[in-house]
Amino acid sequence: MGDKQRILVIGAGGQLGQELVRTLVAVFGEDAVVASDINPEKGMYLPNCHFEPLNIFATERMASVIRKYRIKQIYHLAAILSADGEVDPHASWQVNLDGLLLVLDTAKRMHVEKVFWPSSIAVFGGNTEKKDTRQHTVIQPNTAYGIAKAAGELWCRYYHKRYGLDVRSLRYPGLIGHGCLPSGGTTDYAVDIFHHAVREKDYVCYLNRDTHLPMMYMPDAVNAALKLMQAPQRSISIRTSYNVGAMSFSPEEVYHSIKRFYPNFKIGYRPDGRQEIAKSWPLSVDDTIAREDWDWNPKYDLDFMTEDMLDHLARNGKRSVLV
Ligand code: NAD
Ligand code: AKB
Repeated sequence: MGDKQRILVIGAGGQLGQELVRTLVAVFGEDAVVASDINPEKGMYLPNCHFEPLNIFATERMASVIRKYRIKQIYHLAAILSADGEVDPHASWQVNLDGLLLVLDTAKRMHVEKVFWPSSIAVFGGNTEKKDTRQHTVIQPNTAYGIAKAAGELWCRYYHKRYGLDVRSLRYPGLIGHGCLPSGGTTDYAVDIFHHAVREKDYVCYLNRDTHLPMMYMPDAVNAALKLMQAPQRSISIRTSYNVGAMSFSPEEVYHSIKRFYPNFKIGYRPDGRQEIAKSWPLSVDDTIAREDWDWNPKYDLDFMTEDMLDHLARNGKRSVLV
């Protein structure tokens, strides 16, 4: 295997993982990246790198993958998102929290140098202020997913303080990308709507028209993870999870942004249980500390993202699948 040090991405077959792996391969080279997922079929979406089927609960197999490839960094992305977590809250806790602890323990035991684990705006809720939600504020999540993320943040800080494991984390907002359809989340509409527009199909949104949420375009999300992981240790002042913002919009606003390119596109609204989840989350977050600590600086606003999404989806039309 040589003495090359490699990066393991766990849960790489999902919305964030597929894009992150593409960028890691572009930056560090094909041989430097080992993608893994519980679902072996996800390997077909992760070409040009190593692929290993891996369930986070199989810790001996995780350790053997780490040993085999001399893994020095882990990006742990395996999760059950917010809406699916409300269907089975115990499964959400097991995957999102117990799974995190298994990854942290294995990383510690195998002397992995750095771990990246995404948290979410879902940690906020209850009495948290809605606008420009601060880094240090009330954490009263309403969902099983948010409870696991909030506890997970504290465990990350604990592993850093107690064992010196260099765990780094971001509280991502809703992520929007053209590479892969999301599922199981509350912010998924903001991807689905683009797929409907390019297929010239009307869209029925499960959130109310004026539900503003923090959102981020995938290139910014991937860039944030890489920037955080490459920052020197001394710049990392937050060992729970950093607020990172980019834009905030409602379904009606993204609809109007899309309509500039598809004037006949139509939207209707039929809110379901995900509206309650969205209502508990902030409208926007204050990410001053991320900007100061490691120079966080997102590039995409709503209109710039819309143009790029529509361009990619129209060009890759054959790959976009309506659900
Ligand atoms: P996703 O659901 O698209 O992907 C998760 C992947 O994990 C899937 O490919 C799934 O097969 C895999 N997985 C599930 N259980 C597993 C297990 N036991 N072992 C190994 N793999 C398993 O999720 P995503 O949108 O890519 O999110 C990645 C991370 O980013 C998660 O931690 C999520 O909470 C966080 N996040 C995502 C968003 C977003 O908008 N997508 C926002 C905030 C935070
Ligand atoms: C979800 O909607 O569950 C995710 C998230 C914001 O964590 N997109």
